[in-house]
Amino acid sequence: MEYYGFLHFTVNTFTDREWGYGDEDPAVFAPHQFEALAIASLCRAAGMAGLILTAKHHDGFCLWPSRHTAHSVRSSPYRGGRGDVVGELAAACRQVGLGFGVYLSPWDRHHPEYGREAYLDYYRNQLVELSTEYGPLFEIWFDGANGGDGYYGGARTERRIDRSTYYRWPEVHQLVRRLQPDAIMFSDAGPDCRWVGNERGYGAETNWACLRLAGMYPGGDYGQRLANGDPDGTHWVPAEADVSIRPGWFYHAGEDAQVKSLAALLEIYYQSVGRGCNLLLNVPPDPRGRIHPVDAQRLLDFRRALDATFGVDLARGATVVADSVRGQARVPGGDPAYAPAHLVDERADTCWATDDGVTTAEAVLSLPAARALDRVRVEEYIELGQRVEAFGVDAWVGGGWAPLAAGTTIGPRRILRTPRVRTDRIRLRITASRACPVLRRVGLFAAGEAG
Ligand code: FUL
Repeated sequence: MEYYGFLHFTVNTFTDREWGYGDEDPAVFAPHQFEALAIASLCRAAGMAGLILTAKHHDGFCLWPSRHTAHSVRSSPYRGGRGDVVGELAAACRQVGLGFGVYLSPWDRHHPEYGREAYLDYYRNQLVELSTEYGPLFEIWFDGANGGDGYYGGARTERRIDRSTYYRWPEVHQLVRRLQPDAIMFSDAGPDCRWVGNERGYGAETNWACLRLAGMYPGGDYGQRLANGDPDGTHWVPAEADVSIRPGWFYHAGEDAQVKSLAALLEIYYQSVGRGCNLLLNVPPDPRGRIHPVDAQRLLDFRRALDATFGVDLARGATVVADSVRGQARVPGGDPAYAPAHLVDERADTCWATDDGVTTAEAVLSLPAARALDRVRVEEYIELGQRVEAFGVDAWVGGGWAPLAAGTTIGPRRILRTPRVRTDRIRLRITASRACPVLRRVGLFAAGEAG
């Protein structure tokens, strides 16, 4: 889905905190101007593909009227206790064509039974409510954070759990699979997509989609593996890069002057989406229940800058010749189903591929006319796995090939920022691949004013 939004919203929005202790009075939750459709429409206009809402953060307050606790919107002034932020946002997302997903914090600083068996039933019951009453969820977010101390029904104590065993994750995963078979489950350890290992929104230069998943759990210590993935991984668990548009995840008026600049957002884009990750960008509603105008404008500026750069593909109309095409021993010039021309045909269901065992190859794109360009986007045909380990891009300048850029993994997409060059020929060299390369597309672009 490439790019979607995170909404951190709960009692913290009103108490000016990042982590609620769990003793917050539901009366503080009073977003008088919350309008789910306004937020969903903005995020749609900003080009996001979905929204993930903190249905329950660490403080335990529920944004939907759960039948399993009174600590929810039901006990708040919001719509006189008859509101349902989860339901309203789910409906709004459906209306504007966005996917909808939920964050349900495993750590719950409000619940008296947290740390004990009874809480596991409570957590799963909540997951059942969210999985059965709000339509299809595209993603469910399992946070690895467990800070220990909390209110816990008035105990005001510290509760340590064993992150690897307490939640019995395999059972939770089965439950979600049964109720929401298409939902992507996120955590440090998947099972479907993984945390990228930092909260700056930066993926790694080398980014494998696979992980050796055995023994991994949310909140474990995995170092660089979350960013890089495991080239010999056993499971497909691609990286999701999460970051907030502000210093905090929740809204704080004191951070109104620290909304990330357009340049910072573009840097995040190139280091996340551009490195084959999905970008999950947080925009926290303010106490009115609105996206602050500065954040809203920034989101739209970000979209406009991306469109200015990637709206026109200079590779369009290019002729493409490769030194290797699948099936060339049988068919002169290779099997047309795998012709290099597919690299620029803008179809998602076609590719250029070489014969099995051929793991290096090059393709030359000849443009209809010389163009100035400084962005190269390469995509693997990811449905057939991630293969490429190293590649290079050259430009034809002054009668010879000059190296323009190089990279390691490609994955669903890799975007390289290059020095601006004027050329009518670009060469893509696959220099190492774990199996024969299968590439969907090469795009060439010139950065707009903002970059
Ligand atoms: C972390 C949480 O502790 C933060 O509050 C936030 O929700 C972030 C996305 O994940 O683990």
